[in-house]
Amino acid sequence: MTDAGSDPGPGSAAAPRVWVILPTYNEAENLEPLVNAVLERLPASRRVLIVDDNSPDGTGEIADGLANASDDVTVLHRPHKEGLGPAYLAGFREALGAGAELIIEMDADFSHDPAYLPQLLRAAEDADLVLGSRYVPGGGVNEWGKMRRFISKRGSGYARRMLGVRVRDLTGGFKCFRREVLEAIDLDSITSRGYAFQVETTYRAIQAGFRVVEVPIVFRDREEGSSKMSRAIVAEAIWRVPALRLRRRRRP
Ligand SMILES: Nc1nc2c(ncn2[C@@H]2O[C@H](COP(=O)(O)OP(=O)(O)O)[C@@H](O)[C@H]2O)c(=O)[nH]1
Ligand SMILES: [Mg+2]
Repeated sequence: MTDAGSDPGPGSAAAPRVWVILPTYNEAENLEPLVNAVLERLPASRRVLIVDDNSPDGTGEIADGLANASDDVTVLHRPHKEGLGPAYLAGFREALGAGAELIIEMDADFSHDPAYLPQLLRAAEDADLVLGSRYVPGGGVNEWGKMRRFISKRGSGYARRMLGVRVRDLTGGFKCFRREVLEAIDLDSITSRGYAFQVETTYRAIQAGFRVVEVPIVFRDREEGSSKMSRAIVAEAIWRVPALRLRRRRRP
């Protein structure tokens, strides 16, 4: 059935429903194949938002090329490398402002396999926040050295015990938020930059009473480019976790 009066013409299509936010810093080799793989897995009402912190390797120009070639891709250029947290916050604000209903975060280095996107989206039909989880049955980590495994697993366990939550993977960054969650957790007061950012957003969602579910993912180490994990990022996560708990006590 057609109704000429309500037919949305080109340029007046409804706001995209599902947004995938890809933070990038020096992901020149990964970005184009990743964006294509992500688009293949998303429903028709979608937008991929690349948030690039002025990568010196030309990732920002590659992102512009992808955005010029597809209406489903846009780029947010930021002038300085400020860490994952601020990049995601900028992306969240843009997505919320444009009417997004589901907002997905994922790394742009293929560690988070786009093949899991349909599972995350399906789980989001019945949850407010879906976590791609390495530490539930069926999940895991491939190709990581012993040290990295130790830091990650211990880090998640530490945060879980300190915060008294049941979620197994608090530090992972493959997540799908319903917009109501991001609207409720006061983005303006989040200052974490690295893994602590993931802990903080999930913890705030739990504190606010949202339904959080974990779906298993196997995390693969990147093949191209290099990790931006640093001692400072790990240290931030260690001292921030008790601070999150104190904040809860102060503001019950
Ligand atoms: N925009 C932006 N993206 C970042 C920054 N630091 C890391 N990323 C991106 O965040 C994702 C995860 O970073 P990565 O270095 O792979 O961390 P790791 O997986 O913990 O080793 C990748 O897509 C990076 O390009 C940053 O300061 N700004
Ligand atoms: Mg990575």
